[in-house]
Amino acid sequence: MPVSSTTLANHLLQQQTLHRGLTHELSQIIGHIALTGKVIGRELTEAALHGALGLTGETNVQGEAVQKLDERANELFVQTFEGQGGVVRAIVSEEMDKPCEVGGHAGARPGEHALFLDPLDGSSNLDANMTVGSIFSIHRVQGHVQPDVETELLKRGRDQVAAGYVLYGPATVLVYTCGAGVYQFTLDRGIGEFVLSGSRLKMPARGKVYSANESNYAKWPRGVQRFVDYLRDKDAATGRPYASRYSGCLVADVHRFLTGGGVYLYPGEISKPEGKLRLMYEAAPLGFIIEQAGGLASTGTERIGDILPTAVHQRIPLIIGSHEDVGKAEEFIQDRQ
Ligand code: AHM
Ligand code: MG
Repeated sequence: MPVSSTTLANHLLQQQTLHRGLTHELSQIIGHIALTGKVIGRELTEAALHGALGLTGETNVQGEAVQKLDERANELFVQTFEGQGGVVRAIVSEEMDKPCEVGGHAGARPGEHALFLDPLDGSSNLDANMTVGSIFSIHRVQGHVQPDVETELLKRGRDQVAAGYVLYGPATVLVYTCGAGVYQFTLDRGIGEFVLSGSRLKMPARGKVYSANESNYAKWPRGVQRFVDYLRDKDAATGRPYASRYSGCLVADVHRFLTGGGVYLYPGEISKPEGKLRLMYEAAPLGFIIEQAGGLASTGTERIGDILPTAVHQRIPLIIGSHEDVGKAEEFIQDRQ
């Protein structure tokens, strides 16, 4: 027996009557993201059969090698929203240097939202058939579009109207929040629908697992090193040492902690204090989800949601997960020993 028979479409209709923030337009956008996620999930399962794995030979605006499927996932999102006649006004994506303005149908009211995307997070996992995901963040944009669209799109994480991700693992899972709890859906391939598999998710205040690329240990500031040393120390009273799990896919690691508690960190390095991850389409949306589930997202000194971006592709150090674990990391990082 399925645990639920509520599809994403039905859930969004129900929620629109309960939560004013979930407008019809926002529901439509989430629906189109879900549809694109289904298509990406399907293409991922067969990519190796069609020669669609591997690198394009290009580097993106971040200076990182682009996988063919990075490009394909981006194309699928852009095509979906261009085909929907301007339900979003602009798309910012890890795979596009500049924001893409989405034109509306002739005479149609311009969309009131901007969509921020990491179309395929963790794509270096693809060749090894490991988990990847798509991350999205949605902001309301009002007034006229300025010629310099980018400035208009620099919004704080706390002002997001919705955020979420699609995770392509053993199951394809969609998680979203629009500020009224975190909901999870699992793709039922038989009927082609996302079906509700978790409501108002809450994470434990403390976990037993941490996630970091420890090969960078020597490059980290002392406070980060001391925090990770603390997690590895033996202390039965506080459940240490924590176990270590690092998948190479941020959204997969954060999903683990959303369900079981724990802490993910990708800190800045002494010679690269801004870190690796992107604020507007990685840290901020996952921060919104995790805070809604009772956790925290921080740079170590500042709440992620409070940061006013200076560029759409800005990088930021990220520590995200259970409330007490992130709080402990902040203690170590802010203690100038
Ligand atoms: P991507 O969006 O280009 O895939 O980069 C983000 C990824 C995260 O998913 C992951 O946690 C991290 O980068 C892995 O980086 P590293 O290989 O330095 O550990
Ligand atoms: Mg990413």
